[in-house]
Amino acid sequence: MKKILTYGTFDLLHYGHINLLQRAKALGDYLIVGLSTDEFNAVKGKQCYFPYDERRKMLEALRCVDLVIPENCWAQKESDIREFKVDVFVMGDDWKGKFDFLDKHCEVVYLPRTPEISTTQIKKDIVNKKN
Ligand code: C2G
Repeated sequence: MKKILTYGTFDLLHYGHINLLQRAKALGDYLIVGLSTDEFNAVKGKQCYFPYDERRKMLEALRCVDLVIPENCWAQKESDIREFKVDVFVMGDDWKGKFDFLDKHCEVVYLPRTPEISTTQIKKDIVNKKN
């Protein structure tokens, strides 16, 4: 069984996230998502609309996601890769190069981001529509 691992905040889940998750799953048979906890998002400087449990529920409802684990810090990736015997680590290419150091443990793949959509953009559009 080829296991894939990716990480993210996945707030206000949108089709850019779904595109990434579906393409990641297509690289193997089992997709694990490390979901940023609310505490780790504070470290990342991200203010989430949905708390961790709601974001987790939405990801777990997706057919392409097999397991959701908490992402508590930047440094857990190597131990996660070892613990879950991950074959491929996947991230959107806004992270290109940032995780190459993981290639001693598994394949590292950066997938093109879906252009024009982001959680930040959604929030901005909602504010603008109100005004
Ligand atoms: N993504 C994408 N296209 C978009 C928006 C996001 O492909 N239009 C991808 C990102 O590249 C990332 C994943 O969807 O691979 C999740 O995006 P975020 O929730 O913004 O995650 P991020 O804040 O980048 O956290 O340790 C890694 C971090 O937890 C990644």
